[in-house]
Amino acid sequence: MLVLYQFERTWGNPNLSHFCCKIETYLRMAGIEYTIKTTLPLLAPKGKLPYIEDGDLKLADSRFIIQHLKTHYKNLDQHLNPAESALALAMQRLIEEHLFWATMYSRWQYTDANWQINKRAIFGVLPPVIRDIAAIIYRYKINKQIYGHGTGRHTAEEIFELGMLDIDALSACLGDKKYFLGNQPVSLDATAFGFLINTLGCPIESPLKEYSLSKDNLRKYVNRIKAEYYPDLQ
Ligand SMILES: N[C@@H](CCC(=O)N[C@@H](CS)C(=O)NCC(=O)O)C(=O)O
Repeated sequence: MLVLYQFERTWGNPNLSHFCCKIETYLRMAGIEYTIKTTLPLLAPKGKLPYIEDGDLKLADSRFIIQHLKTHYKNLDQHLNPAESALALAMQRLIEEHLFWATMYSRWQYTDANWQINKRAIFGVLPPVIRDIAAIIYRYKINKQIYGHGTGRHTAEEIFELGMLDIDALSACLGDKKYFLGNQPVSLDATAFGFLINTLGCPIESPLKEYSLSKDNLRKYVNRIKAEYYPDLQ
């Protein structure tokens, strides 16, 4: 059976990792059987989670994993026309390559309270001394990534202002539809859910979380998908 390697569940959510939650949600939306093994990124083939094992295949990166699931199991996007597919791809890129960094900033840099919550959730599985050393090394590494992306060069106000524009776009695109592209879930919904629950539905406080919670449709969308696909986490 397919094995999904990801962080341990925490915060009552599928996963604290946006990308891990994206994959598990796709698996559930597509009705694909899987088991979970919890791990940390340093043990992953590309140093990042999630990755999967499927028979002899070990595959990292959520985009390649989704491609594999579409080809070998079920393609949730099969019915989309080229314009819908293009829109879905653009929204996924907005979520994964832009909004993501504002949430990373919230967790790793914005306030010490957030950092403590994030640190406990990620490194709490390790023995005490190793936990603190790993947290210091990873914090340094992730903060370099946030700076390298460009997000880390802005003020907090600027970072959240940019993130809020993403939230506006997502809210407008969803409108009053059940899913982003109609009445049935597509891969964009797995992505959107994974990232939105990690923005508005986790204990990391920020103006971005508050703003996202103020969008009725996004809040209800996250609650609806969690209730429908994760009844075990209610
Ligand atoms: N492009 C990758 C991104 C995965 C990713 O950034 N994973 C994070 C957790 S949310 C990670 O493992 N980071 C560890 C690191 O960067 O060292 C994907 O789509 O899977």
